[in-house]
Amino acid sequence: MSTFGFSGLVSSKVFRAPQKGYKPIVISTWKEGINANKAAWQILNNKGKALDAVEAGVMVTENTINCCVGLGANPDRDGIVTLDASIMDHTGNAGSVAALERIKHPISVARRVMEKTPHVMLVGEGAQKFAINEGFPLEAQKLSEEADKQYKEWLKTSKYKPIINIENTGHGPFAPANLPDGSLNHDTIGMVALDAFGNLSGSCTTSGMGFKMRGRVGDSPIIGAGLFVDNEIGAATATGLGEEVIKICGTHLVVELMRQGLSPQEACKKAVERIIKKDPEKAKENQVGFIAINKAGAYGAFCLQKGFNYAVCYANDQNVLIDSESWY
Ligand code: SD4
Repeated sequence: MSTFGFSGLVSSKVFRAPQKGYKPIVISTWKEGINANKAAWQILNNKGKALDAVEAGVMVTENTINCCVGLGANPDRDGIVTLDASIMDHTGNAGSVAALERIKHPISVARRVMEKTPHVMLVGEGAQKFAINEGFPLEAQKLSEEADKQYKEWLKTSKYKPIINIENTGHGPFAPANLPDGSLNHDTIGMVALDAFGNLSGSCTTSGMGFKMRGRVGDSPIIGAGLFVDNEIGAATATGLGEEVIKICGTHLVVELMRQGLSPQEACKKAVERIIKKDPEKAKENQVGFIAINKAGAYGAFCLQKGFNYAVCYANDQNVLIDSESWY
């Protein structure tokens, strides 16, 4: 019986994550994680640090045009792209930015916040000012072609409802669909890695919910919600409806559950169950997914709705997309 007392919600179908661990290993959310993992793996495979790997990895996604990450992503309802990101290292240090505008690599600004300020989080104008002072170029205030098209479309109805697995539909219902060349589109990217020295780090970067209220901040830049790393135990990151993740301190919960002996898979599942327990009706309508690795390099994931996948890489020829187990 779990000390959290919600074991009644555990389904009889127990899924055990592969308990074999891999070192180094990197895992990340959604299909775009495959390309991000490749960049992270280059570093990990050359005895680089997990922290460098998780930064370089998600920068790949920040560089692409997609619905939910970087400056090419969906704007808020006022038509402005605002970015959230966080990073955490093996010493327990953390940095994050929220509502950052016109800066291409929020993950790197988050890292600078961690390394160069006495703070954990900078937001909005202050975060942008800090980034500029650090030498990050101020990009044009301009929507990508895809985002512009979708924003205009969205303005016709101004509907504001989270859509399950929008990440899989390219720019999705509120946002640009597949890229003009037909290639895939993406999502928030969260990444956690274990390096050859046995150290863990994690990163998370997003434009948040498409057509969000101006000023809305999701889980991704909040340490313990969208990202958490404890070098003694493991690391976890989240995707999906950030409000639900924040309300259960999702990734902190996942790591604490691993501390109690649960596998990454079981811990992710328990965290999803916590969301369901709080509001079963609402849980049916939303998507949340967690991915996690532990100190031994075992990995796992769990989500509310079918359709979430994650990329796992632990060798040159081993970078695969796995469909997450889901509650529904
Ligand atoms: C948010 N969790 O801002 C993010 C959105 C997301 O894939 O993960 N999308 O709520």
